[in-house]
Amino acid sequence: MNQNDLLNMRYATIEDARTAMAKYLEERPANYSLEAPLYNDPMMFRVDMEEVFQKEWLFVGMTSEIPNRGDYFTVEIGQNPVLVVRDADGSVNAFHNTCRHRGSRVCLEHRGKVANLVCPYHQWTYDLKGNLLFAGTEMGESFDKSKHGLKKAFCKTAGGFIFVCLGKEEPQSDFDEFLATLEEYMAPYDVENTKLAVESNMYEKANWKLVIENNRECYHCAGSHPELLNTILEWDDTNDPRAPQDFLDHYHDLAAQWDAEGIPHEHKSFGPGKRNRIVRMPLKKGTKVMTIDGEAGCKKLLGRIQNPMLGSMRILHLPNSWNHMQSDHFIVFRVLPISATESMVTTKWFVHKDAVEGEDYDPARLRQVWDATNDQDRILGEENQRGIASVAYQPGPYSETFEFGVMNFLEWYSDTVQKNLKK
Ligand code: 3BY
Ligand code: FES
Ligand code: FE
Repeated sequence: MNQNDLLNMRYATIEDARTAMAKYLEERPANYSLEAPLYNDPMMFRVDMEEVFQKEWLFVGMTSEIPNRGDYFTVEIGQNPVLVVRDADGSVNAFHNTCRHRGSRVCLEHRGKVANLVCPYHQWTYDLKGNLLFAGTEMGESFDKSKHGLKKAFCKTAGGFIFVCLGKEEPQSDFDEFLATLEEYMAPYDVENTKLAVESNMYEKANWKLVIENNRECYHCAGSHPELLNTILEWDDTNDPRAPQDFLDHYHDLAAQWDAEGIPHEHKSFGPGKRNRIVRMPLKKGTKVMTIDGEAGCKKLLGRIQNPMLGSMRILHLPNSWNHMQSDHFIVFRVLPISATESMVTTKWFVHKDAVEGEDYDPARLRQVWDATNDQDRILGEENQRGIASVAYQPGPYSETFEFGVMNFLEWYSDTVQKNLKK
């Protein structure tokens, strides 16, 4: 435990933290930031891990990161190592990355390719569906291999997005309805024919909720994001009451083109607190994608796309992802909690799989704007976290016109935790 965690520790037991969490969430005013313990107490963080990250659907990556049989990537969800692998049928499976012998991690690399899953410790060998194939003669004749397969996590894919759930049961929700829409809205991008161009992993000394809160509003954009504001519009969606007439005219021109091309753009949202959202937003007039100058990031457009002016299709998945789908590249974002006061933000840029680095795209140019934006957001999140540690911190009011996205996030969080605490 680091010094901050010690100083922020208020509860002796997890039960005390659960009771306090339920009370805080029940009594919280919807339009105020949360009480400090929910942002920095290590025991409260444990409640978040148990009730949110170990029970709910999480975004982990894209199917095109593991295009072929045996391709895998690993991800750490709190203290839970997880392995996502493509099997011989082309299905994507998620397993707890912990050997059924004595528990070693089985796959050690961030990503890789294997014929079978072989534990490095004593070479127990599993097939790509997690069945234990081989444990050596050392285990004796009575040893039952069929009882020692890798433990599965729930895994669903739609439109190229991979979601996993570590819970004992699948959460009951309208998640499938979102997945069906995601599949339809992502069809033009043909994710299976894309490839990862570049990725970044950023460590931010802020609670995961502060990272998401920051992303859910653009109140801070004018003060912090000059590069992003070359192309992005600060409105949340095309119905945003703040949007002026010239934006609406621009949107209607584009929407007519999108309709003619069969590009879906009607807003969709699902679940409490708009847990999942799909919104196609135009970018600033005259710009194509979120590069520094608004010009193309890649010469090859994605999938069946012909019009470079598709704006950005923003896809939200609470608790841990936001995304920007554009005509020539798309950007996915994943947040993973590390401790009460630290998170990891992974950003990945994808292009058409036939695009050639150096000819069709330059990774440095692709990542420039969001590298700058992520770093600016990191500093905002870290300063937010530090201020919340003050004995003088008290929950402050959100702007209903600029921070309704934050309020929606906390509504989903609060509903979900309260519901799961009762189970
Ligand atoms: O672009 C994003 O992902 C979010 C939404 C609007 C502002 N913010 C930077
Ligand atoms: Fe995996 Fe022994 S711990 S083979
Ligand atoms: Fe920001």
